[in-house]
Amino acid sequence: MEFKPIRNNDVDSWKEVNLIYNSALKEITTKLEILNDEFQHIHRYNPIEHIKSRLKSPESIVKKLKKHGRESTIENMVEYINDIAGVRIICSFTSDIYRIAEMLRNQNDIKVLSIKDYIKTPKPSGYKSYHMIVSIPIFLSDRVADTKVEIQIRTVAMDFWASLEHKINYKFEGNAPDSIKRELVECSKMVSDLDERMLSLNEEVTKYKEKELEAKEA
Ligand code: 0O2
Repeated sequence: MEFKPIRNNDVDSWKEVNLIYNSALKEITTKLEILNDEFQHIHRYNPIEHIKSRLKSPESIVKKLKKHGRESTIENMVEYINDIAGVRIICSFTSDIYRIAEMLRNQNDIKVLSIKDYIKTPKPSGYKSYHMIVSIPIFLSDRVADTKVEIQIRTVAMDFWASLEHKINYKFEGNAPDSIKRELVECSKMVSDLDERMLSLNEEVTKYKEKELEAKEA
């Protein structure tokens, strides 16, 4: 059942929302750590560089509801804001991104609600990342609350670009000069190029290692 706050005043409802979304962050983070450990055990390699998680601030939630023309109520935030709980997964290579997304999709208790692939189709700003909105059950003493989490998966290089672009946008309050916007798009192309070259390099190194192993076993 989709999570709905059941406490009878705003303060208690807000605390309940925090508890549920925090639990969802813990569930997803633990799942990812287990998948990463298992991957390391089987393939001697970690697809995940690091994981960041956060709860959206009340100010950002109110701002987003306003943007969508919705009243600031707890019911509306639970229904219309998909990224109250957000997890960001940073990987070395683009291939890792799709591998992790697939591993998450294969988990029986995770329901994928939507996917936005800004790697195949980057935003006009140059933003590249793979986004999934998933729902995960949180087991409480008296009910199960299906809770939404936004998962962003990207490479170290894409993350570097996104964090600088975010800072620039913040500084110019979303109205950066055209020359800076153009430069960001150019940098985003360089990020794609770098990611492709690093992936090829890694594939080449892997082939060398496999040949070395075959030679040792022969
Ligand atoms: P914050 O402060 O990071 O939380 P939706 O969430 O579905 O209502 P939208 O914009 O359709 O809204 O979702 P989308 O495109 O999946 O983007 C969600 C999040 O991706 C944003 O959250 C940002 O974190 C990130 N993002 C999207 N576009 C850009 C971009 O051009 N540059 C950077 N740096 N990040 C981006 P919020 O809520 O906007 O912000």
